[in-house]
Amino acid sequence: MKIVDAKVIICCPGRNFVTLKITTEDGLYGLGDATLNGRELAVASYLSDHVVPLLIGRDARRIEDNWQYFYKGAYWRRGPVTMASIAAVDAALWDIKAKSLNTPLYQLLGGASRDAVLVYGHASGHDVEDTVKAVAQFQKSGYKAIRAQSGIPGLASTYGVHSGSGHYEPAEKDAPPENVWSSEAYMTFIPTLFARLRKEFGEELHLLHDVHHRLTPIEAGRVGKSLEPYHLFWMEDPTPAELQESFQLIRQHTTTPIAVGEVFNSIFDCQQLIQEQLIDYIRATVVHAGGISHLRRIANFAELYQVRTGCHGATDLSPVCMGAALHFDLSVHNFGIQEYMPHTSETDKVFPHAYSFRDGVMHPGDEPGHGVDIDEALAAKYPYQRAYLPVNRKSDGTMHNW
Ligand code: EZ4
Ligand code: CO
Repeated sequence: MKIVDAKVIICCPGRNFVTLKITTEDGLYGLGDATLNGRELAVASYLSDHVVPLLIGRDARRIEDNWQYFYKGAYWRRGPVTMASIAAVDAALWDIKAKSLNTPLYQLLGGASRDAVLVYGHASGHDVEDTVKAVAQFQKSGYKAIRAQSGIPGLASTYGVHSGSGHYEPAEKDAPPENVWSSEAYMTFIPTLFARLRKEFGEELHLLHDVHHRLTPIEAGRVGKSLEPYHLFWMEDPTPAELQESFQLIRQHTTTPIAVGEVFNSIFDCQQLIQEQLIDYIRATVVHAGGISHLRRIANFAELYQVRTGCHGATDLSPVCMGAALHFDLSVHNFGIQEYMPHTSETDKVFPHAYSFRDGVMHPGDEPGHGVDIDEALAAKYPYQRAYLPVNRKSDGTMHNW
């Protein structure tokens, strides 16, 4: 089954997406997401300048061999740009394989391990009471698991809080916004938010929280400990994870479960974290961690250590990634939870899809392949617009982690 065409489609129906479309000699096509928020054109160039010329003529059925060809063949291994490109090829080839066998992708991945996929939504507010209202709204819409982020007294803006009325969307056009951060203000405030949420919503609702890489390990230990009475489902990215051993220090101080890995792109980024049981959930996902083939390796490795999956699913991961992730989630044994931020209606129209949400869970649908398509004519009406993620500084001007 020879590949006869491959093209990169860049569009901006509210935010930027990069999509790889691979077509075979018998007219089948598959789609892969290649979006890297704020650095989209780097991946688009990697694909169209370097990968697409090599794809033509290759056998679409040889998914593993193609993966190894682009991984080993690049010589320069790993990194977000390379791995997002390989991920797009891999997801598109799984899509084609499943379509050629007329089956939904999850059937090729071992079949369903559960009836549906538990997802969590993003509630945020400008202060505690505003956040309580947002969480109530999500609960009313059926969510059984809700991430709560709030504005922090004394800080003008922070990660995870929506501006205006809509959903939270961090990337901004033209230039990176600048936030000002205080770990002290955050650490004082955050237990009061979760005390209030537990008081309001009782014990059953799953509550999650994203620290977004901002604390030192010992600060993270303190925050985790202070949140123990409110038994979070997880505390996400408490500290940057380049130094995997730093999580030993957090573990010495708290039993709050830890989720890490949305920025990881290979199994080597989380090898120690998993092997030493320093985390409870691995957040790597299809687009940024080398596609379905590599994500399965990470999940299978994690299963040995009772670490469960918790795929990143913010809106900068396109519906194509969401569709592929839901097939992975439905099938993989050590699934934990899936993040879900609904896309805008413009995005949903550009990417018609079979997946659906109901009563706090999602299902990938039973269309052949991963079940997500692209309307290329509509996509062409939304040209790329340069956008950046924010940067973060301490109040004295020192650059900090965003
Ligand atoms: O900041 O996807 O858990 N979700 C997150 C996201 C990330 C964005 C970065 O592109 O941390 O909101
Ligand atoms: Co996160």
